[in-house]
Amino acid sequence: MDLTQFEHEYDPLAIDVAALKRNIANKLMYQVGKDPISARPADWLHAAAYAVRDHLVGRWMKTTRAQYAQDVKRVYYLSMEFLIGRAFGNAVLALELMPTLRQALQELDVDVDALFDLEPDAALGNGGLGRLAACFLDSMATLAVPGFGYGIRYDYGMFRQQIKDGRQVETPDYWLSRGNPWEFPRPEVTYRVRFGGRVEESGVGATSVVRWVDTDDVLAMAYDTIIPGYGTEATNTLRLWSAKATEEMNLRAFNQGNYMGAVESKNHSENVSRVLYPDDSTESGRELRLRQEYFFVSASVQDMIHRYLRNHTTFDQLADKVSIHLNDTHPVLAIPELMRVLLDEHRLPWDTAWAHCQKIFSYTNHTLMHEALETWPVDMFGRVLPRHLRIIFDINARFLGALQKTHGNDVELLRRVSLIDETGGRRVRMAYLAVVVSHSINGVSALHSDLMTQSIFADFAKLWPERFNNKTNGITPRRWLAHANPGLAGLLDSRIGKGWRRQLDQLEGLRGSLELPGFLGAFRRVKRHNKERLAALVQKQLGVTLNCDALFDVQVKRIHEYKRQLLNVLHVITRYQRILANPDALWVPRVVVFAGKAASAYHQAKLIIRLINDVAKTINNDPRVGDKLKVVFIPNYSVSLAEIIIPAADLSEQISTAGTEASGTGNMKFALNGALTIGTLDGANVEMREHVGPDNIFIFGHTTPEVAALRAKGYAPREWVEKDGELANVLAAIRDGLFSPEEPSRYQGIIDALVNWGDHYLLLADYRSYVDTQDKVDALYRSADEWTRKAVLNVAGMGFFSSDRTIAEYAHEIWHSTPVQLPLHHRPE
Ligand code: NBG
Repeated sequence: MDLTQFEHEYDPLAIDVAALKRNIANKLMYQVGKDPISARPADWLHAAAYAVRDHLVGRWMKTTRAQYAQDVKRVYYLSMEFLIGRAFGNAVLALELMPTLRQALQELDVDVDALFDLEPDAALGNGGLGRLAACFLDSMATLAVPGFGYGIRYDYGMFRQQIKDGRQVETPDYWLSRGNPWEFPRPEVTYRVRFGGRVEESGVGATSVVRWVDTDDVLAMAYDTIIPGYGTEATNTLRLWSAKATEEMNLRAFNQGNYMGAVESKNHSENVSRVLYPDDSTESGRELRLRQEYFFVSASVQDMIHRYLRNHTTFDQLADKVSIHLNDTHPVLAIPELMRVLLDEHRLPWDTAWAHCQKIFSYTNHTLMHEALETWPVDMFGRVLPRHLRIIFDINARFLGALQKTHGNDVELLRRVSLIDETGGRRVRMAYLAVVVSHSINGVSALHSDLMTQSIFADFAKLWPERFNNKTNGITPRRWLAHANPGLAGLLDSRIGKGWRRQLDQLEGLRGSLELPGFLGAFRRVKRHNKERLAALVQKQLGVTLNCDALFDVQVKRIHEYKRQLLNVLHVITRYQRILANPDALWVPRVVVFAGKAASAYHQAKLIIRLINDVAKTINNDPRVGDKLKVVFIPNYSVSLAEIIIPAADLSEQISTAGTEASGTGNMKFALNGALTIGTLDGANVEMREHVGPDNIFIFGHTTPEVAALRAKGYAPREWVEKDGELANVLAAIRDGLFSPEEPSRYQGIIDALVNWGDHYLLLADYRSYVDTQDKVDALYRSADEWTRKAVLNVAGMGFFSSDRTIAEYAHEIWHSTPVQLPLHHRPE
């Protein structure tokens, strides 16, 4: 079929105010089905979203056609999480339609800013890992990499967090309740995903046939979301799978006259895409999680094979046309699934199938934390996926067999690297499976990639050093600067032009503005405006009035012991006690902002949230403190909240114990928006220091080797308390119930963790260095121009941390993919 024959049979869309206005009015009437007289803001939001979306559809089809015509290599980015946030503003930005849209809506008497705020976040992720996937989609589209995101269309995304009496309360977030104008349901794209049953084998050797029978099946139905590129017509697809019950399952029960039973088992099988696991980095040993993982990789593998076979009759070119990237271990079942499809369904010989897989798969590790490295009990695995367990055993046998030839006597090595952990109940090691097959294994910052090869993958790094590499994370400057911080974006445009949106290195040009009269003042006014925007939100949500002259000190991220929100609290209490001791000194006023969710079963993290809220209540209501110090915990941290909070920060807290945070990406967002960082030499902070210059970042605390040495010689937290009176006073205040007078022992668990149970993350060892560094922060803030200069130098140095740079590296060095050829739609300046 000539794919271009329809090209001119649809109306090209005019993009002026009158046309857009008309289109919005038409959408309201014909698609939303509402009379403008009675339309609610949510109806206008949908009408406007459909009208804007129309402008992406033409580009999308053009890109898809070009991909087929050029028979490009496609990159499939498999991820359990895509933390997209809102789509509307991002689409408007990509289309550079904001002024037109504003005008059109104004003429329709609709308040555009209120509309943006109505859109629910697509919160299909927990934190950094899911948000990274979303930034990568944006960059793949912008660089015209033929990239597809594959994941799960959870009915319930990340839970909604409320704070009641200082405590986190989780409530479900049914983000789809009003419909989602950004997705296209594709009922015709549905695959059968099988579970359970048993494996039958007939014949022997090369002619043996393996059949997987008596399975319990679920259907996976596709929903497509358009991912616009910026400054290009290239437009990609995020395909998310939703579970539907199979027809015959319903019929079976129905025919037995058991209507309720049929409905129940329908619900049961559809549960697989019901809810995102709200665990950030703790393994959830539940079978449903395993089923979720298999559900989405099976549908994705079937879909990509189907697409490949539309252009090819043999599998010879599979590895030249398909790259599959595994975002952490959650999608690792794609390996045995692709093997199964090639072996059992297409009858390829083992060695051929295996050779394809070795060229196709690549894997990113996102954590060194032991509890985040997935393993599955062999019995559960065998029950849910008997065929895949056999394949994994076969992979393991071949791998260990080959290893025995080269390292025969080293039984210990064989035991250590086996895909099956035999210590205690047998378990399948998913990360090792990823390493054994992948041609590329990367970490997410220079430090993390290094540590990865020295710790969790040390044996493998010796066997196959060429497979290991680093790809330092990045963030998209479209959402995290152009969209979130229009004030700074405008100032940058006037100084260095608009090109930074696609070429973030151009921020270097800002250095030339430092001496320009009025520039530092203009930069400060932008920050001030962003602080006022945040202060208004805090006033509305918490009823706390913030002084916008104060230094805004911000820590927003998942609540986790290793991220050390508690160390921040120790500093806050120190400051409180100092103010009480010396109320008339000239304090640099501070506002300390926290936000973040704790996994619902993570007791200690929830206790930390409660402590923050109790400390905030005590300090904010203490008349002796006044404006010198305010503490707020903003509930329900999300992408859209981050877009308000981050541009308002003066100081960015990146204070994890050295060696624990794989990279961090919040750190990059803050610096890009002109905050100075106070941080440890952990994750990507190390590289940020190089790029912004060591004089423009506040580094404190033990380094990774120092942490190791301290632990090796036997870390005794008590000694650190004994030699530091201020620290002792802070701990005493918590222990004695200063912040919980109605229940003085409430925080005994926190004191125990720090003093009695070994202080695993070395807060007490880093306390003095942290507090002293905070004093330096105050000193610098007193001199507004000095501070602002350094803030500008942070922005100027952030070019490297664009996810465009990261994706260019993945595309070039790992995926070997080339961009689809499309005319550049519009290159700003
Ligand atoms: C997280 C790390 C972060 C990192 C993101 C993205 C997991 C398992 N890992 O440091 O903790 O920035 O991944 O790479 O969520």
